[in-house]
Amino acid sequence: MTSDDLLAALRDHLPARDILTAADDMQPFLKDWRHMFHGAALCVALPRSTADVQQIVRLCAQAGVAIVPQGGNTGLAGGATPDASGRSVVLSLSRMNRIVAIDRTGLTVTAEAGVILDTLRAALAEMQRDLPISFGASGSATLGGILATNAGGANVLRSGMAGRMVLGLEVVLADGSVVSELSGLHKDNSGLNWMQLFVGSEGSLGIITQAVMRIETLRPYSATALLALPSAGAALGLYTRAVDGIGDRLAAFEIMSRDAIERVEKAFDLKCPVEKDAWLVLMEASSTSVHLEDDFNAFMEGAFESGLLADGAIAANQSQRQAFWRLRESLTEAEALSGRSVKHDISVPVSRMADFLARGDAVLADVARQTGAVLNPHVFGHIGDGNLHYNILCDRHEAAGAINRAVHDLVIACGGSITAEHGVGQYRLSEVYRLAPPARLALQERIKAALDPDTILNPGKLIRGARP
Ligand code: FAD
Ligand code: 2HG
Ligand code: ZN
Repeated sequence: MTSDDLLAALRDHLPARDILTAADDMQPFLKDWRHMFHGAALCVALPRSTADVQQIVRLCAQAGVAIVPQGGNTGLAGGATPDASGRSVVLSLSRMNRIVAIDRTGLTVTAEAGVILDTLRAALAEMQRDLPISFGASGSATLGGILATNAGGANVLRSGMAGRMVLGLEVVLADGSVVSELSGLHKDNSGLNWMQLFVGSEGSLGIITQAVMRIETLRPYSATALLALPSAGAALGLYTRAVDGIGDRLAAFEIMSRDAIERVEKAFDLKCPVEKDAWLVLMEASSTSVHLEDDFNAFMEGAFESGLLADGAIAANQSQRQAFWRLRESLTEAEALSGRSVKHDISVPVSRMADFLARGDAVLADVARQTGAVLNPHVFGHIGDGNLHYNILCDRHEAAGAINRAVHDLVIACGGSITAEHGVGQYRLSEVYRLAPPARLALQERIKAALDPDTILNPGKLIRGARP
């Protein structure tokens, strides 16, 4: 089947408005959020149902044309961007965005893959329920994309990664068949836990069309503090105290370097309300109990007396709380506005974070000497998960590879992972193949070959599959 035949067949099955081919219409789907990857496509298909997705997949499989699944296109690893060949079909789930059912008692929500996270959480909040996934792109990121990347965010220390909340899934496979278990059972050991195979699979094993997620009772009371600390060691000390003192009410514990916050202040004309030190921590607790505020204030009093803190402020109301979070959630955009950066989404055991940061300074100094590049770290992350966005602003594009390799070698030496929450996509594929255990890579390739023998689904991302 030629490309023209495929387009004609797609148009036979879907209304013309659901198949985009004009360059201007396709353009937003062909580059990633950072504008780092640019691709081309035969068309962008916008299915409205699982049956539409099956039809598109079958036709592409017949034509031997690759499919690039896309949700909100906010991913940071280039996973949703097609290659430059112009032979792929981008399959956007954005029009499959229905919330199918909310079960307040069974604590589940069923929704189509294209529903936007903020929309889903707002609908749940109206029913005093929540899906505790929180990050800066929540106004665009979709449920399918969140599951396909196993997204993390600020609440992982209490609620785990997105994949931990999956109770049901509907997936279209590479041959167009569908596997669907949407009853949302909390307990089901009647077979392999197959759904987890698709969590974090970045569109390379199947297309997620619907999911059932475990939800929680909304915690209406929250307490939030923005704190300045002189060292990463002090921040870890405070985290240990918070784990003991706040327990499972601790919802977020985010670390940000002073330099990174100063870039946010400059880029968005914002003012950090505390006297800054080397590190800032944004700490939040939430609860269903009205006593949270008293307990949180008592904890903070003890923290100030411990001598760990240089300065700090507790949000007195919702608008101050939002102002603290605005500083935190603007870090990625401020970085993008500050020049070219080399991103690292690393994790190490929590106990080794201070060690990693100290050794990181030495590693960067070495790379700067070797490459002649000027390097400015823009570091922040999720302390409770041992996850740092160890991003380096760099004036020389050619130095990016050397920086990546040096940082990743240190991560491995510290017993860590070179991608904690953003995934592999195309950005980290060669580094994953350089560093991952060969047995794991071989297993992944066997799974890929079994589920997608013709490498139709998202080739060149996450898993190297043979393209016939
Ligand atoms: P896309 O970007 O469209 O796709 C991502 C990957 O999933 C691609 O490989 C794509 O092929 C695949 N995919 C998408 N939909 C499907 C589907 N239905 N079926 C199969 N495969 C699919 N991530 C975190 O983990 N934590 C954070 O704190 C965080 N903060 C962010 C802040 C900002 C400002 C930005 C821009 C991004 C952030 N991210 C964060 C990145 C995060 O991974 C994405 O925002 C989100 O998980 C991806 O959702 P999406 O719908 O945009 O997916
Ligand atoms: C965050 O924690 C996101 O804000 C984005 O994971 C990280 O920009 C980044 O590198
Ligand atoms: Zn993050």
